[in-house]
Amino acid sequence: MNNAVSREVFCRHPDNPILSVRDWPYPANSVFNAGAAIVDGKTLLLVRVEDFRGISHLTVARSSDGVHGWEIDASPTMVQDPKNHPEEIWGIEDPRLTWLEEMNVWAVAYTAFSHGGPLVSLATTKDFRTFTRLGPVMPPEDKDAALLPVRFNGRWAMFHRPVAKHPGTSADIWISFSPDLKHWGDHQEVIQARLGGWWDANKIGLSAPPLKTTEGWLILYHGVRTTASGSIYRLGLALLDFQDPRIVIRRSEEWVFGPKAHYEREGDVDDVVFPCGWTTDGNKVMMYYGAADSCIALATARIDELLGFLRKSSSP
Ligand code: BMA
Repeated sequence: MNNAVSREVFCRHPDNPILSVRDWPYPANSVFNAGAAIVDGKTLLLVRVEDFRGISHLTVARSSDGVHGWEIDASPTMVQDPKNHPEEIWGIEDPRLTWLEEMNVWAVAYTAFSHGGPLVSLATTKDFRTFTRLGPVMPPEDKDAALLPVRFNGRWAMFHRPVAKHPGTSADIWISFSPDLKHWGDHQEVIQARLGGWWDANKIGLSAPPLKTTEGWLILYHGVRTTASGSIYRLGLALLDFQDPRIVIRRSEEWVFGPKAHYEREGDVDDVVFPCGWTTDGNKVMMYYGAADSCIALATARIDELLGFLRKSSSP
């Protein structure tokens, strides 16, 4: 391991948190874990909003510079629909957005909180006003899903994080394939939690959707370490083969970002940084993350520096 690895690859925005319930047009307990995209030249966040029952829905916020001047839908944009989708009985959470060029739609992979636990559901949208639900695609417990933007040998690919009930096992990142976005198979584990004393010992899950780079698919994932005073959610990086995303080229040993600022350390759930989306503008990445399950913060980085960090911090 190289001790010279810089700890400052991501730079927190000085105006953090950039969005909180104080900005919201209607009463809510917390706003956090938002999917992110550039739509019609503006940054669009599909924000998880938790109401005072503890149930989450999704609401759109748009901004010209991705930092200030957010225009937030006056009422919830996408709400649970338990009548038609009983798996959404306890709300919908943590959306990840992927543009599917071939279909000319945005795919929304989100967590539906069912009686049996959280599961993965998919929807598509063209305008972030109306959404077409494809329904649940993975049974509980499974979450942290995102689609890749292209097909591989004719099939769509999706990362997700099933939780094994087998004692002593961890919760790891898997990939599955589908001919039609509805029926998924060929499930395979891609990245495992590292167990023991590691920062990503107990649970890991994809954070933002994979980012296409010159070196492969850049993966941002969260790693959970369970401690005597609760869980710590930090972020790590991995690089997957561009042609075959089941192949891990490298994975950082050290975390690249973790809770340090007061809004990350204290909130409804302390010590959580939880990105569900990032946008890019050439070499620059804007990472939007839920902080302490209470607000939304922004940190920026350069893709070449992320790849450099990954090179220095990964085991051979
Ligand atoms: C995870 C998800 C996230 C949440 C995080 C920390 O399991 O449920 O929505 O932000 O826990 O509470």
